[in-house]
Amino acid sequence: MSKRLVRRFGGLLAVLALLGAACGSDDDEAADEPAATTEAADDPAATDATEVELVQADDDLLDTVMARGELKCGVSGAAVAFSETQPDGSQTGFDADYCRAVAAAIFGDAEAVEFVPLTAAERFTAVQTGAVDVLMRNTTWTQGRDTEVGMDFGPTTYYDGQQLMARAGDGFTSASTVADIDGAIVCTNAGTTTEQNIADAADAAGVSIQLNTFEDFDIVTTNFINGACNIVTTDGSALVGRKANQQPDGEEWVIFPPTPISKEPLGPTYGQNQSRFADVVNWTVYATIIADEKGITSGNVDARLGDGSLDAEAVRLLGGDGELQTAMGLSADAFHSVISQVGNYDEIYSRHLNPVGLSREGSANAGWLDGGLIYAPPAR
Ligand SMILES: N[C@@H](CCC(=O)N[C@@H](CS)C(=O)NCC(=O)O)C(=O)O
Repeated sequence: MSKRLVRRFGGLLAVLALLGAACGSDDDEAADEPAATTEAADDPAATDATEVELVQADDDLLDTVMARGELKCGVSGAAVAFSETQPDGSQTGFDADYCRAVAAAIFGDAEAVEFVPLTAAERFTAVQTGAVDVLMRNTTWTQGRDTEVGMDFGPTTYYDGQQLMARAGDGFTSASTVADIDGAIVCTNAGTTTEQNIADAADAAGVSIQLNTFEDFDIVTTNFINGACNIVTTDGSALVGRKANQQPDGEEWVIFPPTPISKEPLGPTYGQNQSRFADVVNWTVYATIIADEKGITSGNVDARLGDGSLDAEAVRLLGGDGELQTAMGLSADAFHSVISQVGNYDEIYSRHLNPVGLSREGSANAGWLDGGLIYAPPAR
């Protein structure tokens, strides 16, 4: 530990020792022993596909879901603005609304969803065993998950990147870098891309850190607030959400570095080789993006269908002449249900992500015509 950081973090080890002693005895979850220390788990191996009963590729998942009459959608339930379990048990957030959008496409009913809250470490097994049909759970598309873990990935709905959050009082600023975290106790949740990314970034910067992982990000944040972690790290969107909701009065949390340490493209994830179901999920996302491009919203979709102001592509997408939804096994008006009941991409984004301070403008999540990456292939 450098001299500067002995000053910055010097008192912490004593605090940690106290916490361990005080909380081990009373089952206080927030101060539980970390799930793992230092060694970052290898993410694909953490969900070894050979250990679970795999859903057979010849069971057509779209048929199964349709026969059941409800979509089983895996969410976090603890991801601010993406999926949050409310006191009445309902789910709100950007990811939760994408579950509703898929249900609206399949059943014409955005409420035909059973939400299944999952920790990061549980999520892929839940897909492989059929406990959920699809994951909408801040899940990053990576080569290993796509190829080794038995998952397929849909279109990215949110372009994220991993960052770190620390206290300004510890000398950090929004311009700090990984080179500034030598000696820090860095915390995150288990079973994520986050663990390997921060271990790699610390190595590359030549600094030594103690990486503590916990079961979920609520526990991570509580430990950060209590002082047991100097730094928390995860997708930047989650750090912004946690800062917006949980920064204590009189304390300033800073998020850095300005350029994230990784790319975290988040989107729907489902079991491998379920092409019909995959098409439905993917085109549901694309329908929200195309509607956004054309300014078709939940509020104006019916009026615009009536006043002749829609172009041929929009007419097809909403179930008119030349529609392609029935060929996918859906009703012709499937995406009309999506837009009228849940909204277009911008409505879903603005409803949940703007309130915590995540803005599309100038980000990768702007539409392609505005310099961003949100783009859909043509509906023809
Ligand atoms: N995108 C990363 C991280 C996903 C992740 O678990 N993110 C945290 C921060 S948003 C989370 O969802 N926390 C909620 C929870 O712990 O349940 C991945 O796919 O591995």
